[in-house]
Amino acid sequence: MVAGKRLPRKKASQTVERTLILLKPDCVQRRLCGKVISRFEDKALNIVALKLLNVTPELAKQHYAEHVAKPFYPGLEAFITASPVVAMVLEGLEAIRVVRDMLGATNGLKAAAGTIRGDYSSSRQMNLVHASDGPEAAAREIALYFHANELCPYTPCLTPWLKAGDE
Ligand code: 3AN
Repeated sequence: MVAGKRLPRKKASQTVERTLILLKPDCVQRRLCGKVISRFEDKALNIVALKLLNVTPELAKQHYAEHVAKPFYPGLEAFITASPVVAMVLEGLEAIRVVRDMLGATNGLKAAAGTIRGDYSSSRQMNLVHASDGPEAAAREIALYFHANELCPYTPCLTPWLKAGDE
Protein backbone atom coordinates (compact mmCIF):
# COMPACT_ATOMS: atom_id res chain seq x y z
CA MET A 1 0.00 0.00 0.00
CA VAL A 2 1.32 3.46 -0.90
CA ALA A 3 2.15 5.39 2.27
CA GLY A 4 -0.57 7.87 3.16
CA LYS A 5 -3.03 6.49 0.61
CA ARG A 6 -6.09 4.60 1.78
CA LEU A 7 -7.40 1.70 -0.25
CA PRO A 8 -11.09 2.01 -1.19
CA ARG A 9 -13.28 0.10 1.25
CA LYS A 10 -14.38 -3.26 -0.17
CA LYS A 11 -18.09 -3.53 -0.94
CA ALA A 12 -19.79 -6.30 1.02
CA SER A 13 -21.45 -8.88 -1.23
CA GLN A 14 -25.10 -8.09 -0.63
CA THR A 15 -27.83 -9.60 -2.74
CA VAL A 16 -31.26 -8.18 -3.44
CA GLU A 17 -33.64 -11.06 -2.71
CA ARG A 18 -37.37 -11.70 -2.85
CA THR A 19 -39.21 -13.76 -0.26
CA LEU A 20 -42.77 -15.11 -0.01
CA ILE A 21 -44.66 -14.03 3.10
CA LEU A 22 -48.00 -15.39 4.29
CA LEU A 23 -49.88 -13.60 7.02
CA LYS A 24 -51.59 -16.74 8.27
CA PRO A 25 -55.26 -17.14 9.32
CA ASP A 26 -54.44 -16.33 12.98
CA CYS A 27 -52.76 -13.07 11.89
CA VAL A 28 -55.79 -12.04 9.79
CA GLN A 29 -58.33 -13.09 12.44
CA ARG A 30 -56.43 -11.31 15.24
CA ARG A 31 -56.29 -8.07 13.19
CA LEU A 32 -52.48 -8.06 13.36
CA CYS A 33 -51.83 -7.64 9.61
CA GLY A 34 -51.31 -3.89 9.89
CA LYS A 35 -48.78 -4.20 12.72
CA VAL A 36 -46.83 -6.94 10.93
CA ILE A 37 -46.79 -5.12 7.59
CA SER A 38 -45.64 -1.96 9.41
CA ARG A 39 -42.62 -3.86 10.77
CA PHE A 40 -41.61 -4.85 7.25
CA GLU A 41 -42.17 -1.31 5.98
CA ASP A 42 -40.20 0.17 8.90
CA LYS A 43 -37.29 -2.07 7.89
CA ALA A 44 -37.59 -0.51 4.40
CA LEU A 45 -38.36 -3.80 2.69
CA ASN A 46 -40.25 -3.30 -0.58
CA ILE A 47 -43.71 -4.82 -0.93
CA VAL A 48 -43.75 -5.89 -4.58
CA ALA A 49 -46.93 -8.01 -4.47
CA LEU A 50 -49.85 -8.41 -2.04
CA LYS A 51 -53.26 -10.10 -2.02
CA LEU A 52 -55.87 -11.76 0.22
CA LEU A 53 -56.78 -15.33 -0.71
CA ASN A 54 -58.12 -18.62 0.59
CA VAL A 55 -55.53 -21.41 0.60
CA THR A 56 -57.11 -24.55 -0.88
CA PRO A 57 -56.14 -28.04 0.31
CA GLU A 58 -54.36 -28.52 -3.04
CA LEU A 59 -52.31 -25.34 -2.61
CA ALA A 60 -51.55 -26.28 1.02
CA LYS A 61 -50.14 -29.64 -0.12
CA GLN A 62 -47.91 -27.89 -2.67
CA HIS A 63 -46.79 -25.23 -0.21
CA TYR A 64 -46.03 -27.70 2.58
CA ALA A 65 -44.75 -30.49 0.29
CA GLU A 66 -41.93 -31.29 2.74
CA HIS A 67 -44.47 -31.85 5.56
CA VAL A 68 -47.28 -33.67 3.71
CA ALA A 69 -46.26 -37.13 4.92
CA LYS A 70 -45.73 -36.06 8.54
CA PRO A 71 -48.22 -36.91 11.29
CA PHE A 72 -48.94 -33.25 12.05
CA TYR A 73 -49.82 -32.39 8.41
CA PRO A 74 -53.63 -32.81 8.64
CA GLY A 75 -53.77 -30.27 11.47
CA LEU A 76 -51.46 -27.92 9.57
CA GLU A 77 -53.68 -28.11 6.45
CA ALA A 78 -56.86 -27.59 8.48
CA PHE A 79 -55.33 -24.47 10.03
CA ILE A 80 -53.93 -22.85 6.88
CA THR A 81 -57.20 -23.43 4.93
CA ALA A 82 -59.53 -22.32 7.76
CA SER A 83 -59.64 -18.60 6.95
CA PRO A 84 -58.11 -16.17 4.43
CA VAL A 85 -54.40 -15.37 4.38
CA VAL A 86 -52.52 -12.36 3.05
CA ALA A 87 -49.78 -13.35 0.59
CA MET A 88 -46.97 -10.88 -0.08
CA VAL A 89 -43.65 -10.73 -1.87
CA LEU A 90 -41.05 -8.66 -0.06
CA GLU A 91 -37.85 -7.47 -1.73
CA GLY A 92 -34.66 -6.16 -0.19
CA LEU A 93 -31.01 -6.79 0.60
CA GLU A 94 -30.68 -10.30 2.03
CA ALA A 95 -34.46 -10.22 2.48
CA ILE A 96 -34.81 -13.98 3.06
CA ARG A 97 -32.57 -14.03 6.15
CA VAL A 98 -33.60 -10.56 7.32
CA VAL A 99 -37.29 -11.50 7.38
CA ARG A 100 -36.66 -14.89 9.08
CA ASP A 101 -34.68 -13.04 11.76
CA MET A 102 -37.55 -10.57 12.18
CA LEU A 103 -40.02 -13.46 12.65
CA GLY A 104 -38.03 -15.34 15.28
CA ALA A 105 -38.16 -19.06 16.11
CA THR A 106 -41.01 -21.22 14.73
CA ASN A 107 -42.61 -21.64 18.16
CA GLY A 108 -43.90 -18.30 19.40
CA LEU A 109 -43.34 -19.40 23.00
CA LYS A 110 -39.62 -19.81 22.28
CA ALA A 111 -39.17 -16.88 19.89
CA ALA A 112 -37.08 -14.03 21.30
CA ALA A 113 -38.83 -10.92 22.58
CA GLY A 114 -38.63 -8.19 19.98
CA THR A 115 -39.30 -10.59 17.11
CA ILE A 116 -42.77 -10.68 15.54
CA ARG A 117 -43.57 -14.17 16.89
CA GLY A 118 -41.89 -13.42 20.21
CA ASP A 119 -44.06 -10.35 20.66
CA TYR A 120 -47.41 -11.65 19.37
CA SER A 121 -47.52 -15.48 19.31
CA SER A 122 -47.53 -18.20 22.00
CA SER A 123 -47.95 -21.13 19.62
CA ARG A 124 -46.00 -23.35 17.23
CA GLN A 125 -48.89 -23.65 14.76
CA MET A 126 -50.44 -20.22 15.20
CA ASN A 127 -47.17 -18.41 14.66
CA LEU A 128 -48.75 -15.67 12.54
CA VAL A 129 -46.38 -15.44 9.58
CA HIS A 130 -44.70 -17.74 7.07
CA ALA A 131 -41.54 -16.67 5.26
CA SER A 132 -39.45 -18.59 2.71
CA ASP A 133 -36.39 -20.27 4.24
CA GLY A 134 -34.00 -20.06 1.26
CA PRO A 135 -33.63 -18.84 -2.33
CA GLU A 136 -35.01 -22.04 -3.92
CA ALA A 137 -38.01 -22.11 -1.58
CA ALA A 138 -38.63 -18.41 -2.26
CA ALA A 139 -38.69 -18.90 -6.05
CA ARG A 140 -40.96 -21.95 -5.74
CA GLU A 141 -43.35 -20.32 -3.24
CA ILE A 142 -43.60 -16.99 -5.10
CA ALA A 143 -44.58 -18.92 -8.26
CA LEU A 144 -47.21 -20.86 -6.25
CA TYR A 145 -48.98 -17.71 -5.05
CA PHE A 146 -48.38 -15.13 -7.80
CA HIS A 147 -48.37 -14.90 -11.58
CA ALA A 148 -45.35 -13.02 -12.91
CA ASN A 149 -47.59 -10.11 -13.98
CA GLU A 150 -48.79 -9.63 -10.38
CA LEU A 151 -45.31 -8.52 -9.24
CA CYS A 152 -44.83 -4.74 -9.26
CA PRO A 153 -41.15 -3.92 -8.62
CA TYR A 154 -40.22 -0.25 -8.20
CA THR A 155 -37.40 1.92 -6.92
CA PRO A 156 -38.39 3.63 -3.66
CA CYS A 157 -37.49 7.32 -3.47
CA LEU A 158 -35.83 6.80 -0.07
CA THR A 159 -33.18 4.45 -1.51
CA PRO A 160 -30.28 6.97 -1.10
CA TRP A 161 -31.12 7.23 2.62
CA LEU A 162 -31.02 3.52 3.43
CA LYS A 163 -27.27 2.94 3.37
CA ALA A 164 -24.00 4.56 2.37
CA GLY A 165 -22.90 4.16 -1.23
CA ASP A 166 -19.76 2.19 -0.28
CA GLU A 167 -21.37 -0.51 1.88
P1 3AN B 1 -41.39 -22.13 9.77
O1 3AN B 1 -42.80 -21.59 9.66
O2 3AN B 1 -40.62 -21.48 10.89
O3 3AN B 1 -40.65 -22.14 8.46
P2 3AN B 1 -41.66 -25.00 9.38
O4 3AN B 1 -41.69 -24.79 7.89
O5 3AN B 1 -40.64 -25.93 9.93
O6 3AN B 1 -41.58 -23.65 10.21
O7 3AN B 1 -43.09 -25.54 9.79
C1 3AN B 1 -44.25 -25.03 9.20
C2 3AN B 1 -45.40 -25.33 10.11
O8 3AN B 1 -45.51 -26.74 10.30
C3 3AN B 1 -45.24 -24.77 11.53
N1 3AN B 1 -45.72 -23.43 11.65
C4 3AN B 1 -46.08 -25.73 12.35
O9 3AN B 1 -47.45 -25.36 12.30
C5 3AN B 1 -45.92 -27.03 11.62
N2 3AN B 1 -44.93 -27.87 12.27
C6 3AN B 1 -43.61 -27.91 12.02
N3 3AN B 1 -42.99 -28.83 12.79
C7 3AN B 1 -43.98 -29.39 13.57
C8 3AN B 1 -44.02 -30.41 14.57
N4 3AN B 1 -42.92 -31.05 14.92
N5 3AN B 1 -45.19 -30.69 15.14
C9 3AN B 1 -46.34 -30.06 14.77
N6 3AN B 1 -46.38 -29.09 13.82
C10 3AN B 1 -45.22 -28.76 13.23
